[in-house]
Amino acid sequence: MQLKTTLRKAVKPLNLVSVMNVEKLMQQLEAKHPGEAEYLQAVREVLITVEDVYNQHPEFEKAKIAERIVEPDRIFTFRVPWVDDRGEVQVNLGYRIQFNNAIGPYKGGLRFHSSVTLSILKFLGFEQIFKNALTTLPMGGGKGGSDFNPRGKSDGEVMRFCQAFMTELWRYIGPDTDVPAGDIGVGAREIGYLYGMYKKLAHEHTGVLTGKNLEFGGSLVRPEATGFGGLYFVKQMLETAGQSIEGKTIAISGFGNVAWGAATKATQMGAKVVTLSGPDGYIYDPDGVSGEKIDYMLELRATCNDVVAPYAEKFGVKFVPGRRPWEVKTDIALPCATQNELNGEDAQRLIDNGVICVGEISNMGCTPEAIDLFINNKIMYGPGKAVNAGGVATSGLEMTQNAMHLCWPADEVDARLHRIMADIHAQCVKYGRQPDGYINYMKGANIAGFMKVARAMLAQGVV
Ligand code: 2IT
Repeated sequence: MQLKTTLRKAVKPLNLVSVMNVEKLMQQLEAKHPGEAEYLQAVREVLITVEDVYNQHPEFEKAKIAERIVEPDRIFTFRVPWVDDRGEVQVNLGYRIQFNNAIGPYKGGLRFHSSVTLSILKFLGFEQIFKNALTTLPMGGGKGGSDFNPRGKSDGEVMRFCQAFMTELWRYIGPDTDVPAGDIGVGAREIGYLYGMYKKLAHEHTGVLTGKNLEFGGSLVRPEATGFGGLYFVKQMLETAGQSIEGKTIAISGFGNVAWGAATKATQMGAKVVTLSGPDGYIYDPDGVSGEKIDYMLELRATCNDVVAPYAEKFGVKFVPGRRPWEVKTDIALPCATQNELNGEDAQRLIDNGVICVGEISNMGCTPEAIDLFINNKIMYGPGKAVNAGGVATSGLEMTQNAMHLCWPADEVDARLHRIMADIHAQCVKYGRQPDGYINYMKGANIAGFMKVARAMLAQGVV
């Protein structure tokens, strides 16, 4: 009898020390979700960076927090039939992924682009959980979209598509349930059409979408917020390292809403943006993208063609077809276009050219090889979930204003955005500072975001 008790006691601690094994978990996930490369990439990065801290909390492993957090709460997929201008029926796929609502209603954008797949939306939804946790606001993680591409479509076609999309989506969303917004291919025009249809179906005028126009509940500074927030973060990274952003040259990729906000704020801060890019190549403007050239970005975006080359013609600068801007010698690189747009080769070239800071304003803009190179070479590297969180943070501020039925002035929204970005930076420093003083922002962001959500999940039981 006594021996048995002793044995039981001896066995118990062994059970307690069971730990998360990232490789085993990844193998299980790969078997369950074969071919979902982007999703698996995003999960692996987070799990590897939080592994040590996670394993200091046996209560997390006991509650299987890691196994639960990597699977969305639910995924909706639906058919979106619509009629084009020639009277032909078109069929697209629609998705909404409600990933995790431990700390607030599902929140995250909709992406309309021909490249959209379930894997891409799952990676975006997974990243969104931790990004939203970092903003300090009560928002869970979600993402959605369609393989519909608004480029080249008429306003009427975009409207009919958005209406058909919302005819399905409206059942699953709500101001306290799930609040979508924009992402690539979804700007104020699309949000307006989506909102109009939601309002008609639900008989409610609520803050169910963010990124709305000012006249019907939108927030000042939301269009600029992702780019502005990104530059507030980058400025802090530089200042923490004893450097200034003034006078620095910056390579930006993309020429959409995020690139526009980033170029505007970088110029205001006294830096010089020397590149922009599109699927067709990049432009190199050694005098800097400023003034009317920044306004021209909006014009370029409004045209139906997804090309940046007309900038080079208009302002008489160099256009490099079929290449990415990371081969230009600059102090700072800011990916502002899409996932995996800066690879290991690009990273090596940037490092050889003396880059000091890389801030991902696109989601997962750098490949794992590129990130390893930056971190191993002690280059300041800010991950998307921290650097670009100003967009969703300002969406959170739009939700607050909608709930209060009022509208804050621009300086109030901007001041709050400033505070939030400073707070995110502080969290990254707290959890990411290494013994030699180097700040591993990726580690800091992942640990801070993950721990908050993990604690909330633990407190709420197995649900
Ligand atoms: O990736 C992102 O954080 C966004 N596309 C913004 C999401 C939002 O809800 O404003």
